Amino acid sequence: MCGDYVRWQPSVSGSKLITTIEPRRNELLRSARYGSARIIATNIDQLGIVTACLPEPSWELMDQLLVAARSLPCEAIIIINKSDLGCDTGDLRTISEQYRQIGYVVLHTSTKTHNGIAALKTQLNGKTTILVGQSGVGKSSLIKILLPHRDIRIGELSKTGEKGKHTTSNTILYGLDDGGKLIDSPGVRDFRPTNLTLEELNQGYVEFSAYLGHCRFHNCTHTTEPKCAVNDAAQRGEITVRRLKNYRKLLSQIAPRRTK
Ligand SMILES: Nc1nc2c(ncn2[C@@H]2O[C@H](COP(=O)(O)OP(=O)(O)OP(=O)(O)O)[C@@H](O)[C@H]2O)c(=O)[nH]1
Ligand SMILES: [Mg+2]
Ligand SMILES: [Zn+2]
Repeated sequence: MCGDYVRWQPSVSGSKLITTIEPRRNELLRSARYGSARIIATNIDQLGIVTACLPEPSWELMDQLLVAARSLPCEAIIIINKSDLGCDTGDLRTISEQYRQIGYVVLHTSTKTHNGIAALKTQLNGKTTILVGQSGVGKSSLIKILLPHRDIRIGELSKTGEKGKHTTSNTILYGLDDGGKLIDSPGVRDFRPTNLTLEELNQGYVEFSAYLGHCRFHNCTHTTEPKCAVNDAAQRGEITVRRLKNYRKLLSQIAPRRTK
């Protein structure tokens, strides 16, 4: 799998024979519509979640990926690309500030003007980072900027320029000059974390942490229960209603395993 460390020996035919796969620190899984979950990559330090104003951003997907990072566990940074198109203004600016306020590193980048690329490099230093996000947001373009001599396929702009077209079809790991590693992955529309407990889902919403344990019911799902500390916090504006709505949607989608 992409990200695995292996031991190998030369084979008689001149190729390399993998003898051992080293134990994995973590596995990024994607739930499949049919059958069991698929491994996307392993041994990940950081999810670089890329979004832009074109295609239209999905904040549900953003929250799904943040939950996935927390449960892996690994770090997560948010990359708002295409700032040359104004993707760092308006609604995107407002919402990205909300993520910054709850503690995430948020970068505004452009592969056209190179805005934010130096800051991105710093964030990638010495880590294994996988770029994830919708198709067409510029994941491969960002990698191409960092590794200009590698042959990396970039999507053509479609007629309207709006719909992502799924240019990258394989997950590929690239070595960075400083020893860090950067993984390109195919665009996703939806990323339902698999096999999550209610506790893990709650922990995926970092700004809930101050309120957890203060709801009337110890197993509160923060949906319709009375005296819910999370809901009260949202009413007071301490948690965004947008994130709480996404949480509830995710809760209904994944039907987490309840512990105890
Ligand atoms: N204006 C502008 N366009 C960009 C930027 N970055 C990428 N693009 C364009 O966006 C389109 C999609 O870029 P890709 O890098 O192929 O996107 P991707 O996220 O790898 O897409 P998939 O491989 O399908 O998941 C291309 O036409 C790029 O030229 C940017 O910073 N600004
Ligand atoms: Mg790509
Ligand atoms: Zn609650």
